[in-house]
Amino acid sequence: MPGTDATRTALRICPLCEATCGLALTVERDGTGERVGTVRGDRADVFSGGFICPKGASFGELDADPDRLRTPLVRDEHGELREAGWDEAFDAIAARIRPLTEKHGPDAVGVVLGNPNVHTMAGGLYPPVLLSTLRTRNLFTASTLDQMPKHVSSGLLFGNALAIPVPDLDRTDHLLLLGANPLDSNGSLCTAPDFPGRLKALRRRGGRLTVVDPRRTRTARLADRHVAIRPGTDALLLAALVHVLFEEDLADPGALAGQVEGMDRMREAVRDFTPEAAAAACDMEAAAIRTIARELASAPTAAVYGRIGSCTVEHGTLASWLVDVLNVLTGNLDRPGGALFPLAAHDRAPRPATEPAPPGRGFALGRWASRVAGHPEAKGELPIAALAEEIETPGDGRIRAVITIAANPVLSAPDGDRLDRALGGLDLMVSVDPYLNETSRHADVVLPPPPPSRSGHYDFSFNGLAVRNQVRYTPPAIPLDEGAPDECEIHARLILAVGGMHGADPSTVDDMVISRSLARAVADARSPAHGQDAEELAARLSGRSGPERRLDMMLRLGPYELTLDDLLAHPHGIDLGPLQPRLSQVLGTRSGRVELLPGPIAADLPRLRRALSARGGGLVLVGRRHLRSNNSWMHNIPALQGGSNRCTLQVHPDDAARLGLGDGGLARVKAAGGEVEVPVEITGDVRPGVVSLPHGWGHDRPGTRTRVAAARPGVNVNQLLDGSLLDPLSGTAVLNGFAVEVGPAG
Ligand SMILES: Nc1nc2c(c(=O)[nH]1)N[C@H]1C(S)=C(S)[C@@H](COP(=O)(O)OP(=O)(O)OC[C@H]3O[C@@H](n4cnc5c(=O)[nH]c(N)nc54)[C@H](O)[C@@H]3O)O[C@H]1N2
Ligand SMILES: Nc1nc2c(c(=O)[nH]1)N[C@H]1C(S)=C(S)[C@@H](COP(=O)(O)OP(=O)(O)OC[C@H]3O[C@@H](n4cnc5c(=O)[nH]c(N)nc54)[C@H](O)[C@@H]3O)O[C@H]1N2
Ligand code: SF4
Ligand SMILES: [Mo]
Repeated sequence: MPGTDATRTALRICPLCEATCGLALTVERDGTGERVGTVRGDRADVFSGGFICPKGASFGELDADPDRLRTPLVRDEHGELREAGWDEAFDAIAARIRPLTEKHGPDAVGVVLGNPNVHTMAGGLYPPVLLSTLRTRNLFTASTLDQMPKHVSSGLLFGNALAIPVPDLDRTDHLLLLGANPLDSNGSLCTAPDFPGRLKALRRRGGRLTVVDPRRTRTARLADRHVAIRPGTDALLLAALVHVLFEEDLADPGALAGQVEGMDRMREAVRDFTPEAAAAACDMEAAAIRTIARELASAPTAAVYGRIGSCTVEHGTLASWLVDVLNVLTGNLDRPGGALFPLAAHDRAPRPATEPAPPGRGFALGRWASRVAGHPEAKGELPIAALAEEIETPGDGRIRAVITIAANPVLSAPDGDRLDRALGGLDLMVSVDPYLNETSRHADVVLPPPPPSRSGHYDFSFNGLAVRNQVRYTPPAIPLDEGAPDECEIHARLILAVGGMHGADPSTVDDMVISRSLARAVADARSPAHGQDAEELAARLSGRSGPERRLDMMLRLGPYELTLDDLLAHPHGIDLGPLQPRLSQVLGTRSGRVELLPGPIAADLPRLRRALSARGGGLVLVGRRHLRSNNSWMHNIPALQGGSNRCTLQVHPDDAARLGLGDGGLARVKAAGGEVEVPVEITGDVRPGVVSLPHGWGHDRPGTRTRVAAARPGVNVNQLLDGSLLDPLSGTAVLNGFAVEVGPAG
């Protein structure tokens, strides 16, 4: 390469989706410093074995995006954002936030956590500390646009909202996949580098794949059977499958029998959900429902797996629950080839899997409610769809300041226009974000993390959702620029600034966490540290930074008793083997068993029963993802733009003819929250009665600094929603399967 003096190779776990592929980066150096050159899959990676997708391949371009902010921005007395130093930025936060909380109480600060927090070490380590420092109940995250239904169903079934079983992709004989398109998304709540290859391998070894999706996706094309279900009706299909299992005497939890409660009540609960009753609502043949149930029950091993299209819908929690009810009733929960609970290296060492679970504390829902609409909390969170009203509505407990970390709710949550206005009226807003985008443009202080090549990476979220137990750590590939903090330090300084310790050394935060965790560990009879001296243990931790020392501590206290040095000595990762049965280790229900029909679920079933007969004839909208896109924030990377990655309304030819829409023409789409005008793409890949519009677009607001994205803005699908349509148990917004009116624009 011209101008390049030297190159070296560095490894980096890809943070751009849940597959966590190992990347091998060429790092180039010239007179001006170091940068990422070519990017390949790391063939020696114990988990990804060299797999890479177009997003991973664009890591260098994304890392060097000239629109990334390089210094903090602080709003001046004229209301303009201008570049500032780090000390000045944190001074501004410290000076303004304490008076607000002192006067109005802790709930005056709302915290919004977005998706990339599960893709950074900072996002895994610091937000819990920030929240316990602020003591606010106003927490909103991307989970209520995503997987909260699964947390709630796991909380109720297993007494543990974080116990999410993953399909044993590499060993199963049969996979029933609903509302997921891993060939484009690369998988979610199921971390599997080369998900496509793993599905092909399933087919090659004679396994069966059924895909339920109103669109004929790339994943559906790979399947033995594609069911183009009517959107929003998966819970009915699943309930009918459970019905058939009972009716035909196929329901058998197998080895789990002694650990499951409520079989008889479950049989009663699904009595009305006959295949014949569900078929019309789902727009399927009753016979097909029976066949799917029989196949599931008779497969040597099988797994049911539901994702976005089964979560962000009207009956999201019920569908998520029924997915695991089916896994239980077919004897597939917690057995190889079925759906199992991963065990991550940083998890707390559990009791032996052979011991029965003692009675736990259970899972409580609705311990408090949102102030304005009274939405129940779930897992400590309020629905992000209710954020705007919590800012706008006067009264005690109103949100006056917002801290967003890696979140762009103006595009990702319902009714962005309203939220946009609400954020504009805050007393204070702080954003930790590399971009000045639709949301962060309202911040008074923007704190930009460095590019990903400059941060170390460990997957706190995804190692616990992976189809194989394994562990990897990649230290920063390129050192930080002089004086620039990494994102962990930014979070730590933010915690100090809001917590009345402004100016203290950022490592204070890590030391505090370490000493608390070790004090607990030495007192815990099950911990490998039991009975030891906490201070001595702290002194023995290795790591060049606070976060590395915290990781080292977690690994040492973990089930495999590893250390950070072990991980550094194995740069391509350590394979910890296939998933093992361990249900008793994750159970936290009061009964110490799987509670098949929990009270809040039973109370929501009448609503599902009513859906058996509700049959709207109109059009409904679903979303879609593109392989070269990611939510709202990768439209600024030229290599990922263009081609089929466009914001178009996909319409079935029959509907297009009926509505008078032409391919490439403009359609107007209207729904409860507003309307948008968008180019039409006529395709047989969506079923009749369904239109599809992707999310994350709508980059046409002033005051942003994402020039590539702004040149091809697209429209914001979430503007069609008014924020009132939620899955009631989880507070998750209904983003799929809502009614729209479509016609030619103009
Ligand atoms: N390339 C790319 N990868 C991504 C992302 C991205 O934006 N782009 N986002 C990441 C994130 S944050 C997540 S959460 C994951 C999501 O990963 P997936 O869950 O695999 O997400 P989608 O690709 O949106 O697939 C959802 C599918 O559900 C279908 N669907 C819609 N409504 C219904 C319904 O009512 N019933 C059924 N059965 N299906 C329905 C849609 O047609 C769509 O094909 O992807 C992650 N990976
Ligand atoms: N209609 C519809 N809406 C949806 C969905 C859908 O399928 N349909 N999907 C939903 C889902 S699954 C999700 S997860 C949400 C996502 O919702 P959000 O999390 O709000 O959206 P993202 O686009 O992922 O925005 C991430 C933000 O993080 C910033 N960021 C990127 N990297 C980093 C980093 O390393 N550190 C920090 N601090 N910031 C970073 C980006 O600049 C961006 O501002 O969207 C949801 N919205
Ligand atoms: S599949 Fe996901 S983790 Fe793998 S390279 Fe692509 S974006 Fe990165
Ligand atoms: Mo997501």
